[in-house]
Amino acid sequence: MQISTSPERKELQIVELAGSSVIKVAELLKILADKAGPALEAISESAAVIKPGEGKWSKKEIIGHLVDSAANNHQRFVRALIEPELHFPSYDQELWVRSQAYQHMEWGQLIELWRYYNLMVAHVVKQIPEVSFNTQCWIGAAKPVPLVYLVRDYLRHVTHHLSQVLPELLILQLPADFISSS
Ligand code: NI
Repeated sequence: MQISTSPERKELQIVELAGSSVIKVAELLKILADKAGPALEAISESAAVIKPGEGKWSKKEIIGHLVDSAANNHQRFVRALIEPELHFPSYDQELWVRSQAYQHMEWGQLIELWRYYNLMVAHVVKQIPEVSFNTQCWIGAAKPVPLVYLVRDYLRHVTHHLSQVLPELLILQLPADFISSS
């Protein structure tokens, strides 16, 4: 997303880009959940726990991390829908993955959880009215961003990690300017 220097134009641009993209994000999330689910199920339990290197996450841990992301973003999106602005904590990804011991969770359950959580998030994203697209969201200590940025960044994040677990299914080519680089 190109951010113009003019504040008025910036706001206009975000709304224009968001007008179709929020629904698009919801549709893409649903497609991803439906396509990736069976592909993940084809990976064996023993393959899912292999860590590719020191300090690297296994496939189970990556999907667990995506469950954490879905859980946090579900909260963010719903709260941003009903509050004038969002103030929400960030979360420590490594600590969340380690403390929940995703390595010891049953792979099939983890896949189902991930899949249905994303169908839920897709449903919630569809409910975001245009008037909420620019709701300012403070996540942890980061600079505030409009809600549409969080929505797009959520899809970008899911896509990034799914392509690690399922490199052969490639998934989605998001345009380089899909989200702002700021
Ligand atoms: Ni991540």
